[in-house]
Amino acid sequence: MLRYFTAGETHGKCLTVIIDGVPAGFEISLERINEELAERQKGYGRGGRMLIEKDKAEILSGIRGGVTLGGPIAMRIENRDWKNWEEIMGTEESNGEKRVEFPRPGHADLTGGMKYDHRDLRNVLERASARETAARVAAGALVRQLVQPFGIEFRSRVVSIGDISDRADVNAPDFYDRVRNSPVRFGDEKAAEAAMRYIDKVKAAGESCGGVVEVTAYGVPAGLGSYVQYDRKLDAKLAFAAMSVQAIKGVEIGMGFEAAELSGSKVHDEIFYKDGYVRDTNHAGGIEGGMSNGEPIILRAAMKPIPTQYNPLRTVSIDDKRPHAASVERSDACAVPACAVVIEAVTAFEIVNAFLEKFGGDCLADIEASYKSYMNRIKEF
Ligand code: EPS
Repeated sequence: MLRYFTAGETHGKCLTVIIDGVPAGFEISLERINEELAERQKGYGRGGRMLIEKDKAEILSGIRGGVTLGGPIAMRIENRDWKNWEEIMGTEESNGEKRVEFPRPGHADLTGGMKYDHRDLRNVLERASARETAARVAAGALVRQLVQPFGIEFRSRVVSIGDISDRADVNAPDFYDRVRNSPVRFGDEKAAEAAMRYIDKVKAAGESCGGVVEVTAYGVPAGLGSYVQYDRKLDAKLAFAAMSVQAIKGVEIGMGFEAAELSGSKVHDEIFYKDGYVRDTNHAGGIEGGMSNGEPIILRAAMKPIPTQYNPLRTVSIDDKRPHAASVERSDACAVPACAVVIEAVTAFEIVNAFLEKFGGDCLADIEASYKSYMNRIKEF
């Protein structure tokens, strides 16, 4: 089983991630991991922090000569901002400056403070911050390389920002090249312009905005996950992973919520046989009965606006309980494009995990043998 843990505060020294369960014998490119980290930093509407950071992963264990050893892999991402926070966030000594007294509506601040008995809400926000997602992107970018030899690829895009949607054809051959070059990860340039003007407007009003992101996994063989037990369902795992990302408030797979409004014939994907089982539509988003069905897996997640507002909402002081404007921390007016990269990483992690569960082995050779034999068997089914 593949699992990972992250550690680190947003203004601490660094972020750390440990990935356990990676089999031996797989080639890993650090450059590929750093490309994804750079991708997460991009996007129109991000705040000042991204000008300070230049996220790069350093691999500390579990890999030798670019090849996995089978042991836990540890990685570290330096926080360049640490030099501005050493005296405040030091693990040995802290001067207690930049105390947070006014909890932001929508953030973990208030409940986190109550739960952990923190009278300085900074102790909550430092860990609750979406800075942590850099470590998750590193984990996803590493493990997705395990399934690359088996033809599994992941892509992400932004579907909408506020009420502005990208309606470009996702199946156009250059769609994801356009997405990667777009400041808002849209395929349609005109819609991207409109989205950027919307972000400008929101920012000028001292607000933030959310949106919907989409991840597609291509080349996933039929049969990952299982229907036999609730906690082995692939869609359940993907929903858990997506919901675990900061600011996510909704997840759907395939047609998702729209399926509830339509009758069965408009929802279910009819089955044909042309050199193998195929469907002409993919409303199920590649998952039926908690298992991948061989079609691309499509997941969407809805991100709420980031709680920090430069034009702060009303709250109260945790000291004298009087009304006060919420605390203002540096933040992003829009982090939806970055969120797409994060959701891609956590989706990839779960799919790779399901792949290893199905074809599990301690090393590449065993996994290859198991994969080949299964694929040959289902071809005859
Ligand atoms: C983020 C780093 C953070 C925020 C943002 C995401 O850095 P700082 O707090 O120093 O500005 O920019 O996180 C939030 C706003 C939040 O509320 O989680 C990052 O690396 O993505």
